[in-house]
Amino acid sequence: SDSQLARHKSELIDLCISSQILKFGSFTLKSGRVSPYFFNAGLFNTARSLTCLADAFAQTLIQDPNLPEFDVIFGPAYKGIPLATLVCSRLGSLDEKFLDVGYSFNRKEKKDHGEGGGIVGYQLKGKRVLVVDDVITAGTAMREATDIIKAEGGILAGIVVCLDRQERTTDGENSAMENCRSEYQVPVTAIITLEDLIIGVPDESLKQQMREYGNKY
Ligand code: OMP
Repeated sequence: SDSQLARHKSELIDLCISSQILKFGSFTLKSGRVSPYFFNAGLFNTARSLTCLADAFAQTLIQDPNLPEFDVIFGPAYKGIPLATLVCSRLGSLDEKFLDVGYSFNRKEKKDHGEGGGIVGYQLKGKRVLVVDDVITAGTAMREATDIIKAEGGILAGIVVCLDRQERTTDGENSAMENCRSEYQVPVTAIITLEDLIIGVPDESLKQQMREYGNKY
């Protein structure tokens, strides 16, 4: 139900704050922007936090009416690797219609011996591929992921990220999420946004820094 999704979302936000997955300070992002907050998905590193993350992704996928059908869940290396595995497994355990969904990830370095190839797990050729990832800021990581899918002959079906930082790209008014939607013409969803995080942060001055950063970018 909607309220179940809302509960998974708010539990995820609470966890990000209590486990310091959401950190405060001064962080230079991949885009070069300096942010007063950083979301470190590498800190979903316990059974408790993974369970919460898995439920939030799975409920989003099950309940979002706009999300497409897909054959494979692809997680870009490195942080996407446990994510794709986790989400695939959780979906299969929640609903048997997902039991044949595959998961895969790319290698950061090409392997030229053994089974070879750049993809580990389910092969993407001719398959409808859902990308899962931790954070979207400028969309650079997402472009790399979609390029890999294209090169492997996969069909991009949709994108779900844990956090949308809701930042505009340098060359326009649209957010990176909106750019992905219009460029790839697929459903693009985030479980939580900067706005959601701001609501969950208890400290008024940190809230204010996040709002100011959000207004600036
Ligand atoms: P873009 O490629 O600019 O969309 O940035 C997304 C990537 O930046 C993520 O996949 C992370 O590797 C990293 N990142 C975070 O992990 N957390 C943040 O809060 C911000 C970033 C970032 O550098 O923008």
